[in-house]
Amino acid sequence: MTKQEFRDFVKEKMVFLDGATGSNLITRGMPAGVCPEKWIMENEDVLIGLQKEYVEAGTDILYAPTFTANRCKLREYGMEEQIRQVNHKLVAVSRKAASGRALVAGDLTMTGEQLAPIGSMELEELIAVYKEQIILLEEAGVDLLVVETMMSLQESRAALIAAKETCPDLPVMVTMTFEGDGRSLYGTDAATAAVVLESLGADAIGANCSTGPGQMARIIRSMASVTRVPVIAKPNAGLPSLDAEGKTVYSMQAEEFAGEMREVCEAGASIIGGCCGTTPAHIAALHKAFHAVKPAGTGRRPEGTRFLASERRTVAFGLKDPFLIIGERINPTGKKMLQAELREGSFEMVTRFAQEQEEGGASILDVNMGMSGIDEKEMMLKAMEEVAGVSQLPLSIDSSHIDVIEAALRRYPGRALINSISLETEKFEKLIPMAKKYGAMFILLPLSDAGLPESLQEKKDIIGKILERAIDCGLTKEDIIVDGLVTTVGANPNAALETLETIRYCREKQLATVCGLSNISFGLPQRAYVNSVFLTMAIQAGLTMAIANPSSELLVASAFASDMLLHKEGSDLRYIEYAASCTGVSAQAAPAKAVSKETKAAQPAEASPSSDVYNAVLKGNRSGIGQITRRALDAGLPAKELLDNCLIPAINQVGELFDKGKYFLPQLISSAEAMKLSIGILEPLLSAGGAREQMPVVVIATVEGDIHDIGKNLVALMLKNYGFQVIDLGKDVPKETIVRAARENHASIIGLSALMTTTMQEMRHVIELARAEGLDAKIIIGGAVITQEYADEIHADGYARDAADAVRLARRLLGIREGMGGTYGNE
Ligand code: B1M
Repeated sequence: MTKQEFRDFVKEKMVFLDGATGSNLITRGMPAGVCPEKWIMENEDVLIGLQKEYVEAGTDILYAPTFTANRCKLREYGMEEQIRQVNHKLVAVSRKAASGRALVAGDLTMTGEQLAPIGSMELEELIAVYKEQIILLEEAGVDLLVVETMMSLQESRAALIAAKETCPDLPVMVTMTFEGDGRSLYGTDAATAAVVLESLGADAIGANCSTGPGQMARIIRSMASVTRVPVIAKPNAGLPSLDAEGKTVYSMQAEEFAGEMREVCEAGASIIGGCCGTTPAHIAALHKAFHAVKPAGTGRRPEGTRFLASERRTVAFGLKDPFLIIGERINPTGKKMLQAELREGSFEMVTRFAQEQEEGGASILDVNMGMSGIDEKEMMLKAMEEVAGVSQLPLSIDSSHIDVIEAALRRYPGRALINSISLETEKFEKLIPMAKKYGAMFILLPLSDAGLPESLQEKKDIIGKILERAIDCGLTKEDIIVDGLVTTVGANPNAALETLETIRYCREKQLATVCGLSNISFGLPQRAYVNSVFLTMAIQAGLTMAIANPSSELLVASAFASDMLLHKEGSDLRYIEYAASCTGVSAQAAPAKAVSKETKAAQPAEASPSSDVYNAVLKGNRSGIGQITRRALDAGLPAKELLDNCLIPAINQVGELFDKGKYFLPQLISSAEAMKLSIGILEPLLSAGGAREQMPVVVIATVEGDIHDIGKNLVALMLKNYGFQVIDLGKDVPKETIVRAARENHASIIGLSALMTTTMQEMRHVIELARAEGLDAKIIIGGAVITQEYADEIHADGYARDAADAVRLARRLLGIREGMGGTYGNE
């Protein structure tokens, strides 16, 4: 099936998918814990029976059971070398079940390996894993691909890129799963997922698993509101509960399921099926209820609205919407300090500029790493990652090198803006197809190999040529923002008038526009006044956005006030909120103002050496925290005070923001890494007291399943300071390893740490094993979720609330008297 055939197919009628596979196979005899692919290959009749029932029930597209038949997952069962045979066979089995009455989709999902920096897999490795499976599925003759149960937008992108680079005309449907708060595990909201996946070429997008139909309607509505491709809903049979044996069950019956799906279809879904807990009866009920309904066919994206997105936030704008600012400051041109920092590999100013610009009112951040003495491509990728750790604004990728732009677009987990594409031959030829391939928008710079256009007509001709080529490549007018090309009024008295005329011309052609403002006033006194008046005139002419420095209060206030005077929706409140935070200083470099409620929640404390340390953890400033910690120590702050009063409160605040859904995993990681770097510097000072006497052995570990080790490391450090011989087994340590190490090293104490309600249960198992093996070591436990009551419940010998308490507890349990052991540095 081609992409066009798929579009025609889904336009005609409601399309029915299948229901759950795994849970139904278990009911029909598949034992838990086996490799599903292998079991199906050995018991193909069971799958054929189930899928035939789905076809009878009305399924139009069967998912071949290749869900986890990727190299990484098969490796877990030692079957990776049989990947070809597995994929070919499983597709053939589904084909047999379909008997020409249903299409067969090759099914792909997450590999179980996490992408760097959270895990160790690189994006290109993941793309290669997906390419391998997609090639095999295509060889096996699937009609289309479905990428499903995706928790990560970046991994979904990897699968789409892999499909594009192997089978460009095979239709691909993508569905992600969302948590109760409407975001994926990695913090992506449904609308952002839809924007990014559609722009990257998904033929249908939606949600599967996640929730029951009732809760999924909100997700579907939000996806449908931003997309033009069909929307898929494949919810569970209600919310899960535990049965008497502790097994997860979904109890929503077929009729009730179909009844609740009405709201999902009204919300915009036209490709529907079921996930966990659903059966052929659920699909039959769906078919009965909806087969005669006229399908929405596509999403309901409003005409004229454009979208840019980071991994976690979408910025939507149309030609009549409030004016936007692209923050221009992350650019080393003319900034000596930033250049020096970048040469040293530091991104402290980059992340500070990102935060300040967001707080100052920017909606998009331009990132340019063009300078001598650095590897621009590598620094661009790093800068993107660092900026994403502190701001969720979408990025404009700014480089004059095509390879830098390509590397950035491939890696960027959102929908980026390319700055810029002109009629210069190489850029024109290579960058427009690249924008299409990676789903980016671009700034059209009306320049050619001959340089600046000499007349307005020449400018219009260049705009026309680039536009035509973009449309030929499959882009639309809405993917383009035309640069008004501002020149200097001092040199050309008509400069402003020509730009204003270009803006009006584009407006008539329904094209969005952007300007870099400051050129206009070059060589004039009090440039800020000229810039802001010009901006006001340009907004009146229809300018959509400007690349500017949002720390200029005069400029931002002028823009927001212009919008209000032009009566653009929401602009009055925006102006009032901004004005309330203004200092009234009209200079170019007036301080940035915080306008976003979301960023206010994470506002750092006032500047001082100790608050700088606190803020560096809060903001996940990995590149700057070393210097900041040393500065605080030089200012005379004791290491212990920095640990107790800055680092620990900051990471706790990070935890709270994460809990409230204001911070996401990458921010949690940046903050944790920043904290570890700081502790690394403090450690020798915390140990300064040294030990006076050899003390008993302590074996310490974070329990299996838990990778939080910052607190455990502090406990280990403190015990060492008091002379204990500490054997630190690390994090995520199986009970057998802990008990073996304790026995072999004649430990007097076993110390266990756990930070999650799920993993604290593992402490009980360690204690049971240690007791079963007759160990007489005292077992002490701790970690943010642990209480004395829990320690009593699982028969631990003691609980300590922090590192100092752990030392007191260990000494008390072993009957060590006062005066023995070491001291805590700086105490
Ligand atoms: Co995660 N995390 N995290 N995390 N993380 C928590 C624990 C969480 C409470 C955040 C939240 O939602 N508010 C939450 C758990 C919810 C729950 O179960 N109740 C959580 C979650 C959900 C997760 C993930 C599942 C997120 C995801 O992937 N969606 C994931 C889990 C991965 C896994 O473990 N399988 C995850 C990942 C991470 C990072 C990797 C990003 C990072 C850890 C980096 C690392 O440790 N190397 C991280 C961080 C940093 C946190 C928070 C923000 C901070 C933990 C910390 O380092 N605190 C945390 C929220 C919070 O606790 N405020 C959170 C500072 C440290 C000094 O304190 O560890 O408590 P603490 O240690 C203290 C005492 O408790 C005591 O002494 C220490 C010093 O005073 N103590 C002992 C500790 N162990 C002891 C042992 C003892 C005695 C005392 O005797 C032996």
